[in-house]
Amino acid sequence: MTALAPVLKNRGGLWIGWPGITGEVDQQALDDASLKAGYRLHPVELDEEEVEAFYRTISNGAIWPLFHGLPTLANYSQDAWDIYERVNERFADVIYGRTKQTDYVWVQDYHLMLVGRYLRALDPGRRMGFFLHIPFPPLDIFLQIPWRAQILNALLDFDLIGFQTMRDRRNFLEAVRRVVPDVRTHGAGSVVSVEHLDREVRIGAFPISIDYQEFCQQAQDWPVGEGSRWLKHAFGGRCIILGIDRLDYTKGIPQRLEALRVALTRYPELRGGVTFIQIAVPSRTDVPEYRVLKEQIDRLVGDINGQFTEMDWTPIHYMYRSVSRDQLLTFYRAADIGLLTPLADGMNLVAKEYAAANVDENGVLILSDFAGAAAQLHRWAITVNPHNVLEVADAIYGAYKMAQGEKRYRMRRLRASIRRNDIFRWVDSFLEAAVARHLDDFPYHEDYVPPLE
Ligand code: GDG
Repeated sequence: MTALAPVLKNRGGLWIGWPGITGEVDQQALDDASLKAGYRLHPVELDEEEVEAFYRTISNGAIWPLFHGLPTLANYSQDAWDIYERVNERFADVIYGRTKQTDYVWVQDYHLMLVGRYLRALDPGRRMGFFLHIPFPPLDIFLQIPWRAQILNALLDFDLIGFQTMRDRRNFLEAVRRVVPDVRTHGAGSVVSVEHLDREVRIGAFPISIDYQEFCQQAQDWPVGEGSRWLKHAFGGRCIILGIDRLDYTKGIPQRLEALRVALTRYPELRGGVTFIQIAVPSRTDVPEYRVLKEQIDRLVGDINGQFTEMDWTPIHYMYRSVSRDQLLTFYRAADIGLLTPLADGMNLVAKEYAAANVDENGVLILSDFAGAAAQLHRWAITVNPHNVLEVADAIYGAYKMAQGEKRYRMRRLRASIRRNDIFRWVDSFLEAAVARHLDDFPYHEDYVPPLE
């Protein structure tokens, strides 16, 4: 979970997680990683059967598509669910064994929605919170999951449940009222409470963010500045449109490519005038849906390039790989238009990173209505319905034609909003709601060395 790294660094926390490999963990590698990260890492080991059931089948094969509003892609297996429960219980056991009763436990994301239930059973007085990084779906969609009551009841075992947006929180509260008997909700504003089994559970919207200063500063570093000038030159000074996403069916990449096709068809001025750079980072490559999606994107890119390429111009520059941090910043800084059109997205940090790295303040952000980030940025981004390719095509043309003054005005406001609401503010607001503490209560020490195992 790279989003959290800047907050945990050099402050004395403990990160418990699955290292992403099966088999025995190399302790030396883990110690090295702890030293580099600036916080202690402790592994929870999983075998191949558990990875298949807990990670691939339930987390990424059922919860991920359903919570992103794509129920037809969700597959359910009771056997796999039993293992999802078992793995969540193992996490609770490890947390219990590795922490003190006074330690605050903050569980991250949809893989671990049941940890509260098991940890509460081991230690009824433990203070613990949960944050969901992906959307919480509307009622009729959520109700389809066979384990809806287990999920909601287990989440209510936390003291604080955080969502990315008010829309997610509203969806969650609707599901609770419908599925869990005898709950009462109180309050209004960003954090409300639910009374459940004589306990008070607080539920809030805490939009996650980025380390704004770091993106802003690194984008001004010499190699990034030089790289971005070089990139502009390499693309003949054309307007660069940028999309960066994991290759995932939630990110709306085929719809975005279709919108580009429509834009090039409707607005001939764009032919030879724009270059669309799409970076698709390989993800979950062992899942059939992701392989099908890759083939679909490969085909579309070839098709559109075949249709429009001229001797001296190719519309789409497609990269199927991840890029280094410096390259990422170079693309952000060089891009005239950030085009991020997910069909559903908890937040979409790329949108915030693009704006933070746009230090020349001359870029335009086109953002899907269905990205959590739109709730915060809709006034200064051009927001679109990613399913409406005509609307996205018009937005591309509108951004291409936008006057310098308007671009600067919008980008300044976008950046000011992200600067004020950065990742440190996100942690601060969660900690404030959770335990009335602040990030400053856990000060950063330049020379901090995490205790090793
Ligand atoms: C989940 C939720 C929510 C991407 N490509 C490269 C690269 N990245 C980095 C970006 C950004 C991160 O990965 C992607 O974050 P997103 O927010 O866009 O998307 P998810 O991975 O789906 O994340 C999402 C997030 O959790 C946090 O709560 O916003 O909604 O789905 O930081 O910079 N980094 C490098 N090379 C790449 O090629 N170095």
